[in-house]
Amino acid sequence: MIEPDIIEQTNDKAAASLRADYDALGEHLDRRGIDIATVKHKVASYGIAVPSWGVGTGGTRFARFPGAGEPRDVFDKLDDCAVIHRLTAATPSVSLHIPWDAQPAADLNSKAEEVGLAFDAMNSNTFQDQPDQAHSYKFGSLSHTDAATRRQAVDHNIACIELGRQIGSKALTIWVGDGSNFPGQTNFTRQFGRYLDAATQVYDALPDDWTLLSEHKMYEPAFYSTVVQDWGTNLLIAQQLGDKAKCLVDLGHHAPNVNIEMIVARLTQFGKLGGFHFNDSKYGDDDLDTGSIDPYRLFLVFNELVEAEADPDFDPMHMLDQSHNVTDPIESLMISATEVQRAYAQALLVDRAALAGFQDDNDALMATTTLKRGFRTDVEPILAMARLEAGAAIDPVTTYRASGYRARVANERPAVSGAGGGIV
Ligand code: LRH
Ligand code: MN
Ligand code: MN
Repeated sequence: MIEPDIIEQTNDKAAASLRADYDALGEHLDRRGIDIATVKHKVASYGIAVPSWGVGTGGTRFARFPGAGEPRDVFDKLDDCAVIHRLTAATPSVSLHIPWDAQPAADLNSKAEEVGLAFDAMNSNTFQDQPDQAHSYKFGSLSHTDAATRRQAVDHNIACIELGRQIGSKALTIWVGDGSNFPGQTNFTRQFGRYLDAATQVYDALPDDWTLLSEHKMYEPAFYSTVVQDWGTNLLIAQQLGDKAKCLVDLGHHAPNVNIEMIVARLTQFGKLGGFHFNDSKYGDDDLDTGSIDPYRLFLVFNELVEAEADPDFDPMHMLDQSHNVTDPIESLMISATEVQRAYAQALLVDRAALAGFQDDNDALMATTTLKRGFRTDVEPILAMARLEAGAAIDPVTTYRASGYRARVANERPAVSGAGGGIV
C-alpha cells in the first residue's frame, strides 16, 4: 500500500533536524521538570479510532463533489484507514457504521487482519431509511409513535451489537435524529419515554463487557426539538439505563460558545464520560477537521482528560467524526489524529501542582498562565519522534503525497456517487 522505502526516504531527509529539535525540546522540558520520554511514551500509546465514513468525501445538504479514488465499500475504506495508521501510528482501529459497512463478520475480520487494524465502537443508523426496510424513520426511530417502528430500530441496534461481537468491538454508539420540526408536533415527555423504553431494550441485549454510548446533538435533522439534544438528557439516559451506559461527546454537537470542557469534567466526575467524536466547528455540526478552528478548546478538553487520568479506571474511547469536502480525506484524518495527540501532549505538560496551588490561592492570572503554558509549547518534535520510532512517517502528509497512493487507487476504483455519511 505504502512502500516502506518511501517512508524511509522521506524520513531520512527529515531525521537529523528532528533529532536536533527533539533534543532541544528535551532540554527545555527538563528545566521545567518534565521528562520528554515519558510524554512521548504516553503519546505513542494514545490510539484514536478513524470513522469508516470519514475516508469518503462527505458533502452538504446541497451537493457532494467526490474525489478521485473514493472507497467503494468497507474493504476499500479499511485499506485507506490502514494507510492513515501506517503513516501516523496513531489510529490502530476503525469505527464502523451499520448498515453502510455491513458485511459478513468473517470477511471484516480477515480484511482487518490483513491490514493490521482492530474495530472500535459500532455505530447504528436509524436516521436513514434503507431500501429493504418495512417501517420508515421519517418521524423517528427509537422514539417513534409506532411500536413496530421502534421495534425495528431496536432490532437494528441489536444486530449491530451481534456483528460487533463477532469482530471484537466492545461498544455501540447510538445517535438518533429523532425530534420534531414544529412546536406541538410531539409531546416532549411521551417521546422521551418511548426513547428510554426502546433504549432499555437495546441495553438489555448488551454483553457484560460492552459499553453503550449515547451521543447527543442539539439539532439537525430535527430543527425545532431533538430527543437527545444535550448532555443533560444524555446523562439522564446513561443514568437510567445502567452502569454500562455512558455519554459520548461529539465536539460539534453543542450550541456555539458552550463550555464543552466543563461538560467533560461533569460527566467524568460522575463516571459517565464514555467517549468522544473529535472534530471542529465554527457554527454548528460542521464536522471540520479536529483542531482546525479552535485548537485551544481541544487543549482545554484534554486538560480535563489528563486531570482525570489520575483515576486508573478512567478510560474513555476516542474517535474522530469528520466530513471532508475539499481535502483528501486521508490527509485530513492524518492531520486530525495528530492534532488529538498534540492536544494530549500539551495537556501533559501542564504543571498540575502549580495550577492547583494558584487555584486554591484564587490567583486567576497565574492559574490561567500556568495552564496556557502547556498549550504554548510546540510539541511537534515529540509527536514526530513517536512516529519515527514506530516506523511511521515524520511528516505523514509529505510521505503520503510522495507515495502516489491516491493516484494508484484512483486507477483501481471507478468513481462512485456515495461512500456513506456524506450528509450527516
Ligand atoms: C451525527 C453524527 C453521528 C453519526 C455521524 C455520521 O451528526 O455525529 O455520530 O453517526 O454523525
Ligand atoms: Mn458524531
Ligand atoms: Mn455529527
